[in-house]
Amino acid sequence: GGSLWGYEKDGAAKWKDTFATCGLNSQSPIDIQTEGVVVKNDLGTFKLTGYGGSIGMNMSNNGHTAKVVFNGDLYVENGGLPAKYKLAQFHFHWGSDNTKGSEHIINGNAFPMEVHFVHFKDSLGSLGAAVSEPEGLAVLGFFFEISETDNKVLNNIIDHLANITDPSGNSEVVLSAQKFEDLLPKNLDNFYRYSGSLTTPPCSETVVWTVFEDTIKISSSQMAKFREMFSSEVDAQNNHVHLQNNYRPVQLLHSRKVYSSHN
Ligand code: SG5
Ligand code: ZN
Repeated sequence: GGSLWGYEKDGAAKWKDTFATCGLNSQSPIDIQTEGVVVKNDLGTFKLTGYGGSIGMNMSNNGHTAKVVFNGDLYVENGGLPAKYKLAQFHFHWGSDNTKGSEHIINGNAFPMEVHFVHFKDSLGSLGAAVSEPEGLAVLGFFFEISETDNKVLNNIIDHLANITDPSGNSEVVLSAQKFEDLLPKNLDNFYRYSGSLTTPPCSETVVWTVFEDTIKISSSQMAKFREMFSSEVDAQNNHVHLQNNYRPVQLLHSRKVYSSHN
């Protein structure tokens, strides 16, 4: 395609040619091998602020994902995080079928989708300033698991995906206000923690990653609606391809450790 970077065949393997950081040794995502995690019982529980309030949202398609921006001040702290972090945006990574799509995988197993709540260190003032600072970002990652019935709290987002199929970024839609805590799984106490990177260029190694065990439920037909969006990448006929498989393959752990909040 004509875009600066993409997920087309072997696309992610070439990111490091343009963005050298993408070839370093603390990259994300990773395969979390549960046999090898280090239990750290003292990480504590997260404190979420603002996630219980009703939050207005706008959603757009930037050619790489469905991106949601919102009005309000939401924060996460504790849970072993080194500081208080402010929510900047959330976005999704998904596959072309239910066997793949998540960025992180557990013991080699992928999930059909993963959502990332991207936070920046509040003391740094902005996402842009935080990207290049050590531990400047805290991303909370949640896996989706297929359920027989629709997860109704997702319909506010899913029903509007059809209005942002165009990847130019121009098609922004206004969503109904919603409590973000309703989107999250109930149990936030069991999670994995490691030091990693943005999973897209510039692959900055400034992310404190949290990947939760409890999953968000989604039906197969709801999942299918994400796959109808269009990518900024084009095929040989110059047609936009469906936005699917917008996940980066797992990266080597190298000398890093993955911590678990519980036994
Ligand atoms: C997505 O993932 C996000 C990026 C995000 C990367 O591609 O895309 C969107 O949400 C649409 C713009 O978000 C932005 O570019 C917003 C500024 O990159 C960042 O959040 C940079 C700070 C990588 O994020 S991830 O590691 O959580 N997957
Ligand atoms: Zn992401």
